Amino acid sequence: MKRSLNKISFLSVIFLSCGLLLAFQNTVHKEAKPFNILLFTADDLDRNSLGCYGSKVPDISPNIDKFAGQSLRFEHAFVNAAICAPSRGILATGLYGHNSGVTGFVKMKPGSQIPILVELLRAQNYELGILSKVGHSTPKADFKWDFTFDQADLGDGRSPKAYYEKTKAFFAQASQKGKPFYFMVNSDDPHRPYHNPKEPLKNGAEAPSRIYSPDEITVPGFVTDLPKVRQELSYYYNSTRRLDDTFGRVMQALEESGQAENTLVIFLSDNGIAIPFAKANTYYASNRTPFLVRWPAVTKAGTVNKKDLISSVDYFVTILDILKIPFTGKTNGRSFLPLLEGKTQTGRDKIFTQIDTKQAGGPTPMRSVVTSDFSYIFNAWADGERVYRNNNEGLTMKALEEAAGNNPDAAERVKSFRYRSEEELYDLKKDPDGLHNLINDPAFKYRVQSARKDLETWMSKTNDPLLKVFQNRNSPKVMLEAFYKVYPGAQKADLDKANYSVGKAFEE
Ligand SMILES: [Ca+2]
Repeated sequence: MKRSLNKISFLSVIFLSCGLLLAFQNTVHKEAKPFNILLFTADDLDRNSLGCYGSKVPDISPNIDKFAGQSLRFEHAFVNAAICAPSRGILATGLYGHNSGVTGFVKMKPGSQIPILVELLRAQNYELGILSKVGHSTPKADFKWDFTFDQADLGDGRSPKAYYEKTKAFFAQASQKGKPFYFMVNSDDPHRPYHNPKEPLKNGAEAPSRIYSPDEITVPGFVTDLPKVRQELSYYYNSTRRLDDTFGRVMQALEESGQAENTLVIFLSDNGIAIPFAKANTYYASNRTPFLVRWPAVTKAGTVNKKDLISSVDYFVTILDILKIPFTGKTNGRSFLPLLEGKTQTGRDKIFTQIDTKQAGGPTPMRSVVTSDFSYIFNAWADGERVYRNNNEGLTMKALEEAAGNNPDAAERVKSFRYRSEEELYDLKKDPDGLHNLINDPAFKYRVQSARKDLETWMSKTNDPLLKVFQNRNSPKVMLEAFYKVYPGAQKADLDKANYSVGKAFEE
């Protein structure tokens, strides 16, 4: 009896020890093993186009929706600048454009001491890979990634198969070197040109796995629902479906690599859809982005954060925080790691957005503060004469202008888009499409005052060069002088009006 008890005790000790040892090893394993980051960006995707964000377009995003079911989904996520290069500049630096220098399609100053995220990750032995949008995503001109394939190598950034193959190749390269990876996968979908099924595929692009007819799609409420708008948007949805095809193939490659459990995946769009009132502006649809995070064993599958406002300026410092990489440099962002861990944060009730320069037309700088209820916009350029135009207006704007003669809704949209008001206020709960500017409504007087104060505080805190323009918005002469000081080119444009005419706005 005593002997068998001893035997049991002896075996218990062995089992217990093994268990403790395994537990210890697991802890050490989990702590010590570095893990990977995969950032997947869509290009010019309207946040509401995805099934997981409420789109009614049938079967538009099966792969992204499946991923959302495995992820934490943010309801109130934003990019701070709704144009490719400045938006991606913010992801790379954790700084607003006026602090990093990436205010438009420009690089940081040569020799800039401001670090970009991938430089900090390289110092931590990360293997760094990127697919497409390389220039826009790399604000330091001389930075070289370890693995690079640009748009031309990826079927015009529109070949899911090419993305799959290159993704597999990058995982193999990182694995061969025994290094963790940071992989930025940028789809060129659904950026213009959209997939028109009647036109031949170009430059190695593949056809989307499903084609949409104009009667299957939905038209965003901020443009008039006209037949030609519907036609163009059906092409946009074809491209959106191909984005989903590409995302599915990249996720397939991740699964096949065996690294999925050890890889944090984030999905977002660099800016809103390239039609009027979205991309290259500061409207709700300009800056709102899908934001999905799958961090195995940390984020809870299929959960939704409906409370907190996060924005892309937070991305840089959040990634460093997740990877426990110390950072003492300057950032305009704030880590939302606690939110990923299911904890709470206070003070996530507003975000700020901006446009400094865009590709076409004269300068049309804008600033905006957005809460979960309201958005306030300051159009520093809108003097009643200057005209907003850009190179991404497409057939949608053309259709609106054609219809304006006998369609009051289209006429209002065109006028509003071209000229704006110096200030705009929208009730996002009642009017998410921004159709009713409440700036002069006495019922919202205090709301406007509070938003102005928030914006001024933010501009002051971030050394925004437009601060003086904003502060002198009621003194036209001083405001104009301050505006010319920030945008010397505007003075010339104002004289000959050439850059503030509609001109070639319709051309792609
Ligand atoms: Ca873009």
